[in-house]
Amino acid sequence: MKNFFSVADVDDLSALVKEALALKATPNAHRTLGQHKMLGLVFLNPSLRTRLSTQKAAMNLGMDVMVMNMDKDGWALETRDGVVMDGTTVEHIREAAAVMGTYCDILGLRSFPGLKDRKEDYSEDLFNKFSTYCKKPLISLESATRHPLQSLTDLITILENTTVASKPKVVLTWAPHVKALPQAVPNSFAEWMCKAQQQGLVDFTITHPEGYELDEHFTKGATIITNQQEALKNADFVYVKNWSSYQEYGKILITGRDWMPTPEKLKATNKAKIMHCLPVRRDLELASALLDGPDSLVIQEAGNRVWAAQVVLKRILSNL
Ligand code: SN0
Repeated sequence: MKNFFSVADVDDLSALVKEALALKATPNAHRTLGQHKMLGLVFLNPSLRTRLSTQKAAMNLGMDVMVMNMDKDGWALETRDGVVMDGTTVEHIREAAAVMGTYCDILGLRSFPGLKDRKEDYSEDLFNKFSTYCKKPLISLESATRHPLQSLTDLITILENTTVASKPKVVLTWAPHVKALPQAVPNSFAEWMCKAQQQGLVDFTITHPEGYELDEHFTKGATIITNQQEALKNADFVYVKNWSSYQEYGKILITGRDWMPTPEKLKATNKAKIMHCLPVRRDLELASALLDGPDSLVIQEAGNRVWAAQVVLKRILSNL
């Protein structure tokens, strides 16, 4: 593996999950692989799980880690080309990324979308520029349109918890929120689940209110239903996430709690396990009775972030 940006960087999903679960069983088995190698984690936005789990994963492999909170501690970054920098931006991404590339062997980058200009966000311009100028293997810690370490974690958690003999039914459901959130987590989850479905690992359904259709590029092969109760029938895993509209880009189209998963709604499922990438707004996105209940996987899921990051770092290190 050279970079980790999307599911396209992985061929055999089942093999990757097995390798991640082997790391979970023996986290320190490859302590020398990353020795004298530097990982740089660059954040343009907040992070809890991604930051800590990726640091821990790197340490398990014997790597050293540096964290740069660009949003708080860095110079204001210019990403456009051909502009005279006489405004508020201080440093161009060309120099910033290149310099960090000289300090590190592998880099990770988190950059949320602006949610104003769909074309710009979906071009992944910032991520691509950083990748070009740092000249080092780059891992996405959530880009404008994807969150691949989260999606790999989710697949690990689903396969780890599958009890049904046949393929588990996985349902991604939209949930309410008060803020306009990126489509990165649902896009990414959908593209990983569609590939997992192709490889015979899961059955995948998406449910959302009208107007919340994701970019088809990510959802090809999924069953898409706008009736949430219908979609939840016989589900083995319910993945809860809010996102803002892709069609009316970055907009919140509906208010109210109708779409919040509750114990009552979940009765139609096959005693489904509940998943969420966190952070979660209690009793807005998801009923606390479900979050705190016996079928919630959210803490185990967050714990598995380490093994997703570790397997990705291991594969990139092996290829350096
Ligand atoms: C981010 C998102 O992409 O949805 C990160 C998820 C890993 N979530 C948020 O920004 C939540 C913000 C909030 O106010 O609830």
